[in-house]
Amino acid sequence: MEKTWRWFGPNDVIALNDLRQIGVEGIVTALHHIPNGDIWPVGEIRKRKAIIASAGLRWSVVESLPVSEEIKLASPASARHLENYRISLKNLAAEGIRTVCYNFMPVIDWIRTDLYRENPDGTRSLYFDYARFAYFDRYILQRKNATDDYPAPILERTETIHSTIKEEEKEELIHNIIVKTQGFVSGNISEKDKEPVALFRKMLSRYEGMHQEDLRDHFRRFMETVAPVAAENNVNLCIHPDDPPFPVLGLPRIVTGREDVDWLLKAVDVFQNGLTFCAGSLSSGIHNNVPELAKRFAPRTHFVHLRSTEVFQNRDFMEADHLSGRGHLAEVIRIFLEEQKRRLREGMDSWRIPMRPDHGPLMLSDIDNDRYNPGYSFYGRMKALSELSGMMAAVESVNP
Ligand code: DNO
Repeated sequence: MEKTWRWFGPNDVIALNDLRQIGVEGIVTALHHIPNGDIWPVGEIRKRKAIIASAGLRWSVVESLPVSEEIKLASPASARHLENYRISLKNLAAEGIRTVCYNFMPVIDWIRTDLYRENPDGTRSLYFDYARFAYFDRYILQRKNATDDYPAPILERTETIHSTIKEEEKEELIHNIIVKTQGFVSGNISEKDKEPVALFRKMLSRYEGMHQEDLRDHFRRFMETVAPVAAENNVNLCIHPDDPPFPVLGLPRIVTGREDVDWLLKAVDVFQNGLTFCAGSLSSGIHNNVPELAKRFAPRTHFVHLRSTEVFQNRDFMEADHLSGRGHLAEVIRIFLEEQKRRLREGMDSWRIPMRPDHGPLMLSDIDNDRYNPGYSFYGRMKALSELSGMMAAVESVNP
């Protein structure tokens, strides 16, 4: 598999030259400065590609070419955004960039309540605390009917939290869920927004009354429009699973597990309509058996995120070590190495599947600085990349 690394562009504190030293071959990045829904012009793509090439690396994957809320809502403005998406795909293909990751989650790109939960060994990890999330939903957002969405023991815990939580902890929760995790990836919310809760409520309200079938219809419309351009230009689109892969905030979900992926791959049944196999996101749904899903969807997987989680009985989950947890990454790697062999045997051009270490613990001297996007510090990901490289080498030596 091709070893890639998510790099956030020229403002990223991690230098491309350092990445070469730790075994990275390809870069995963996006033109984060272009607003969602706008065209990615060839000139901008070329500029970014040149920066990456000057460090001896290649731009392997786009993560993400954002699908705007207008498209997910199929609003009147979506026609222009769909056309722009088609043009951006053509522009990327013209520059030889042919793997494009995106997600189709309404409003929120991913959710964690805690960004620095301390582990027994002194490292820090991302954490999803179900009761704290329910508290946020019920008491901070004050979402209508929120109480209907949680089991009684969780609701009880939200009451305890409510009577003991301090103002600064509330602020931190808002910052973590709405601002910090979203700001650098989704383009919907930025660190500069003064009233994130009000803005967030407004964004959620646009989806009121929207059900899974509606979101599926909108996805089908999106894919039917962009897949022909992808096919003509040899661009592999790969949808990222919902994170977490279960219902949140009354929003409809699109990729939570096997049934959803079966549906969406069939909705427009072409190779270019594929999957980003995010072992981490999928593993945080207790209903998902990650290796089983990897086997089933390998033929339509264009990009792999290697990360693992541990899920607790109360539905909290934490990001696990890359060597442990529900991601079963050694097994997942074995499955994708087999898939590569199959593609080679069949003479496919795109036989080499890019993978990246996804997230990593905050550790060593990285703990003392907050320059990193949550989950994307240096040492933790470097350690993960080394562990994953070791697993790949071991699997290959047993089964060349
Ligand atoms: C967070 C990531 C997501 C993911 C996007 C893909 O770390 O898993 O931001 O990249 O959802 O569109």
